Amino acid sequence: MKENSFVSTDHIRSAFSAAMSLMYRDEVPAYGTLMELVAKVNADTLAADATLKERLDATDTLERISEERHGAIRLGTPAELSMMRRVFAVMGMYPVGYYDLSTAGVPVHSTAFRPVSEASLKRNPFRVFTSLLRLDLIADETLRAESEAILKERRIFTPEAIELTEIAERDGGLGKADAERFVAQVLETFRWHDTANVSADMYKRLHDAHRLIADVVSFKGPHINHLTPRTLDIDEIQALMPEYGIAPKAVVEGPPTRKCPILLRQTSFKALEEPVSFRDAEDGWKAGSHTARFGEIEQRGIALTPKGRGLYDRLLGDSRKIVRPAADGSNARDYETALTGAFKGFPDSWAEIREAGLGYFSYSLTEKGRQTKLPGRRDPETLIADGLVQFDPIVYEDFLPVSAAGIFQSNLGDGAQQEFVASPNQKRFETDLGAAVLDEFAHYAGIEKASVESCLKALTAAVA
Ligand code: OOG
Ligand code: NI
Repeated sequence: MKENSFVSTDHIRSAFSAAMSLMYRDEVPAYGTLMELVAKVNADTLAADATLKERLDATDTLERISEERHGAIRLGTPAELSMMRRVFAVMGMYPVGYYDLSTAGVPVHSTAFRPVSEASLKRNPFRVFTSLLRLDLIADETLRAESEAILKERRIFTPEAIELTEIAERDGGLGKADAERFVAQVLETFRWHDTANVSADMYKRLHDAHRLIADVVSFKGPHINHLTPRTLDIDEIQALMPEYGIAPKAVVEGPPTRKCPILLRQTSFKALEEPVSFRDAEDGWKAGSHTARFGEIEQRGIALTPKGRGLYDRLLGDSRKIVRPAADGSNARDYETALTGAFKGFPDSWAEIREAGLGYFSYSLTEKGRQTKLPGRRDPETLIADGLVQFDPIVYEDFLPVSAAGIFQSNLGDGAQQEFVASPNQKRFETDLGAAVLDEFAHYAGIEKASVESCLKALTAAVA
């Protein structure tokens, strides 16, 4: 096939994200309601904040926001993880970051598949938080062996999805018709199945070991367990959800409400209890239920440098020493007060955040800068002080382990807390994945550096 007849990976990812959203809206109607609420609140926020609208517009991020979402899946075997990596690569999504959730009582470790180049992020930043079940953390050896045997038998990708992935790898892309088939075929992997792979009895044993194990091992595939639209005002949505018939989790995860949003704030609504048929040797099927799929929203803020992230982690830790959020919401107020108090230690203006080296920024020329030519390079700080260069926060595109744990817990059901010994194992994860994960900090630093460089180049380019 000729190269110029390929569809871009950005296009395939956008089509896939849209198809997934349609499917999930069908499967989980509350997700559709949430989307409407998010669209309304985002429109209101933009109407009330002309500066925010202007900066989002100027940095080309306005358009992507209403289309923006992330999802999450949980895989069962290394082979599934490495094939998933190849499938996502066809859509221009690459593994970024390593998340160890074992410390939070969830027997998985994870990465986020997402686009990485600025142009691709602007086109469509669809991400999938992808976890791999860690059977090595399960104490019961018999159950571990049985789970492994069950997982080994299942095929989560259709033969056509595999074939199209191989074609894309071999040829360097997919043509239009193949790209459409690819989207439809890969969607099958993420679909909900209301018939289980296991008997009701086996399901119960898995469930008793950990709800998450039951969710992964009992089914034909890694059903998408939530899709998360991005909002510009998460507090407003949290407050409005009950009015729309949706019960939010007790507290918003992440940093407190601030003038300058940092990293990521998330909240979710509880998972649905859904009817499932279990395999039964005697009379075919046995009716039961499973609770897995939920909805989530997020508000994204600036990506923090290692120094900023260190401060964030310390302040979050400080507030949790005072009060830990209870699942039933009984201490939600106290938690919010403690969180807000702790985060007084984090500067809340873009200028201060930048000066303290806490966040990553994208630099661009001001109007005055565009009309100026300089004989030689100058220190970027001088250029800012002279009003030639301006800065905008770079959006955090990744996830937060403590928040992710809170999201996992809220849809695993209250009282599902379980202790595991902390055992991060990035090497093992990368071996299973078949590739190294990208370092998020290096990546943001690179984007920042490139923006400074392009300002300097434009300012010193020979006057025509
Ligand atoms: C993933 C939970 C993590 C987030 O937004 O932090 C996540 C899961 O429940 O599978 O999606
Ligand atoms: Ni999520």
